[in-house]
Amino acid sequence: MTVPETPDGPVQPDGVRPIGPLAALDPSVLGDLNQLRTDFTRFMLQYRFGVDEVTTKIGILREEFRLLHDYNPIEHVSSRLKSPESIIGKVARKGCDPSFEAIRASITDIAGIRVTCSFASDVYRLFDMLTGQSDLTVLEVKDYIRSPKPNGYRSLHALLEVPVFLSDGVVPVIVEVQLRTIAMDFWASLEHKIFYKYQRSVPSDVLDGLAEAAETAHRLDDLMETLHHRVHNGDAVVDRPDNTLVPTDDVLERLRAIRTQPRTR
Ligand code: 0O2
Repeated sequence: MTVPETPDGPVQPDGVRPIGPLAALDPSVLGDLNQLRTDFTRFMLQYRFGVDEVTTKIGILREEFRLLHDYNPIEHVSSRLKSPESIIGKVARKGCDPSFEAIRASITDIAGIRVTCSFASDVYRLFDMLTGQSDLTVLEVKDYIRSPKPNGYRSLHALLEVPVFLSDGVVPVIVEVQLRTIAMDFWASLEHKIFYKYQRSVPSDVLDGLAEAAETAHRLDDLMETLHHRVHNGDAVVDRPDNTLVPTDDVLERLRAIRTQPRTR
């Protein structure tokens, strides 16, 4: 790719002009840049911790369900942080103020978590359990399951604010959580690849095919959930118990015996 030249030097595609080799800079500018690097790293770390907090919450719900309710509503959890480079690209595109406070307020997808559930009812169940937690604030919800996008995209999106406790205080961090079923996820990842392959101008017959595939995926979700309820009557697949947590029958028998023994001093 050719980088356009201007009288002041090359400009990146997003309009940001690089400052050149750091070693050639005036020491005071270099000092400023070092401070900026520290501040930017601190900013990114807060998002990493925000993702860790919410991922832990999701992991706890998953384990609790698996061990106590013999049911696992979550198939897969993944997370990603936007890179510093793409954050700056978005700042330049949106024309937002480049202070960290302004970036924090206007770019809400720096931290993202995607949760793939077995069925649509699990998506809502998990969403309710998560957003019901008192330390999470729900800033925004976009329900593309009840109201799919025109292209057929389905998912439940929530912007959650989680407090991150650092050595010098608490920082509220925004984390975008996307919840969807396996079928919705399959469709979205294929659509994403197609979208980028055609550089956003997808031919209309491919768009029609995608819309039809989205409906098929939706029908599959409904059918699988109906079958699931019929076969398991609401409670589902039991994973192998984890013997470090779930006591065996022998342990329970021994505990019962100890409890019924007369106590001697
Ligand atoms: P990536 O690479 O997954 O991060 P905004 O993020 O505010 O600029 P918008 O549209 O207001 O954009 O937010 P919205 O609707 O909550 O969607 C944000 C994210 O949802 C996208 O992030 C995608 O991950 C996903 N998404 C939304 N619509 C579609 C769609 O039609 N197809 C697919 N495959 N994914 C979608 P990014 O940053 O676009 O992508």
